[in-house]
Amino acid sequence: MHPSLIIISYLLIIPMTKMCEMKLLGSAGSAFVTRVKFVLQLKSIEYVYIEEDLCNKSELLLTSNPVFQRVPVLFHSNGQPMTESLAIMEYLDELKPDVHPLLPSDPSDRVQCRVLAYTFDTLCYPWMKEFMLTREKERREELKQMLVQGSVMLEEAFVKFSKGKTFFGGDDIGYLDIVVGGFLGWIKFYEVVFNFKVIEEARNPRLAEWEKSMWSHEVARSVIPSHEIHMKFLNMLIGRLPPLPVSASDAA
Ligand SMILES: N[C@@H](CCC(=O)N[C@@H](CS)C(=O)NCC(=O)O)C(=O)O
Repeated sequence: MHPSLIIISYLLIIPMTKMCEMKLLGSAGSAFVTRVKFVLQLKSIEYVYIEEDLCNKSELLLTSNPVFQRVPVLFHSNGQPMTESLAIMEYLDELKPDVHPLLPSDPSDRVQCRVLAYTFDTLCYPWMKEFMLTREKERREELKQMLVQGSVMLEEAFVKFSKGKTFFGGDDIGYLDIVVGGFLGWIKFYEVVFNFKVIEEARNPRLAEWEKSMWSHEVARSVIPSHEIHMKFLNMLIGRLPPLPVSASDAA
């Protein structure tokens, strides 16, 4: 090929491959965003990451997720936005079914995985969030007990899904490992900041082993945010709380 043709095709190909990249709109401390990063990395999908400011939401977020206005939003290479971490995980699994498949092949096993993910997101996540943000000591103690019960439920689920192997997904990381694993950084953060172990060896022996295996997985280690990022995220959430009502004695 003539050298000038090589240069022209190079100039055309590079911007085209850039155009075809997916974009992920996220917030570094979000466990839901961590899930998506996890899948993108496991499946070796290139993407451009855009950090969102949840205190001053961008036009991109407001137009791409107008109803819930939350991250993650994954933009298909044609620009189409996709929201909800679980739906995005499934989309990526369908897009690249041969690279690190996440969901089991049996349809009824897949349903059970989805139900556990839904249960985790609708029960455990709100407890975890409220645990961090409540200003009432008693409520925090109540939430601790609820999270302990949640960890027992997860331990049982782990025994059922892992079938004696290392991960929820069996020999390798699967869908549920990422659903729960997205929160591993927060679980560690609770231990350091609130002196509370969501997963405890005596109470959750198999889950505690799983936690160690997850932390020794290189993709997990590279996508789970640092302690500092979690602290920054928590401070952002606290900063958005309504001010405490001024009591009569304060005003006097
Ligand atoms: N169910 C959603 C939950 C996403 C979510 O709650 N994202 C939070 C960050 S962790 C968010 O963007 N919240 C918006 C806000 O706080 O204003 C998912 O799975 O993607």
